[in-house]
Amino acid sequence: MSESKTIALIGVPTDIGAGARGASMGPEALRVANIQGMLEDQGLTVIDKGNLVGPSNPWQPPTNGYRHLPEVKAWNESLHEAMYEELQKGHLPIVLGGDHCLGIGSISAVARHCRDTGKKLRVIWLDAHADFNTSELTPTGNIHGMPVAVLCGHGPDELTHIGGTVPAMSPADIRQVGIRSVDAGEKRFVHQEGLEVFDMRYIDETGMKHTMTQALADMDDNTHLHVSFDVDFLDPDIAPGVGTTVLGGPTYREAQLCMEMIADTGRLASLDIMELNPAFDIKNKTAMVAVDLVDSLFGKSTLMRNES
Ligand code: 4U7
Ligand code: MN
Ligand code: MN
Ligand code: MN
Repeated sequence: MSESKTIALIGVPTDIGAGARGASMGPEALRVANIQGMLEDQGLTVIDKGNLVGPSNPWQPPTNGYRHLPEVKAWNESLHEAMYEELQKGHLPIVLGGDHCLGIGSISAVARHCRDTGKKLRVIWLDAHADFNTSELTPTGNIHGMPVAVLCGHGPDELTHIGGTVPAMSPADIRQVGIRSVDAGEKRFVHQEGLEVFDMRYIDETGMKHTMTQALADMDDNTHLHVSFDVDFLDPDIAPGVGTTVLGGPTYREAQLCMEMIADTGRLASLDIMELNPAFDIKNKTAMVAVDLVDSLFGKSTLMRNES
């Protein structure tokens, strides 16, 4: 990294937006996999803020197209405040999720910080899914399938208004990479709103290097780069510890290159690690793979490429 910032770990132990229980154990699994020690070994200063507190999971069916909307709102408001506070202090926050509904609180805080500071926002969304459902389109009502739509202003007022400005961001601010499972109505909506999606077919046909070159184009010194890493981005062979596995994801090497190319930009300023579900994992393997990839995201490379 070009500048060494203090890193703040924010644990958000909830599975309130997911279709399976267990992502609430994600923060502790990432700590057990030594996320803090890994970052410290890179010479970074790390503060573990501990875990946020919020409502328990009532495990109810959807109401008006949403499961657990009041609880999702509470967790995201709390994350928004915690994230915004760390950004204001000049820290680089890492969200230890938790399910991906938390992208709402996290990225709305980043967008608010960008408005305060006049920075240009760029979100790289690493995921098997587009997470662009609405209450009309969703087959499940699970809000972890909706955060990108909510951030772009499509969703219930309770969620779209978190952070004050609606929409929090525009489709032009985000690049999605690794996508391979999109619902029928969601697919039409992705096209309609003009999201830039580098799906698995694109990666297969052009390679990860070309893909990331495209996804990271047109950033400048004034860009705040946020990475939202849904661990189900990875192929289930290397990352079984998620609630929604989808075959045909990036290999370990492809994911490494993806992370290394993001690191090379020197612009990474905030990060989500979402959807890790220890209930589906094998000996914490997925948590260890995630921490290893985040090591690369923060600039670990085999040779001293960054210093040359
Ligand atoms: B994740 C799904 F129907 N699209 O909306 C939905 F397939 O944060 C899955 O990317 C969403 O893991 C997955 O429920 C959300 C489903
Ligand atoms: Mn997701
Ligand atoms: Mn996903
Ligand atoms: Mn998932």
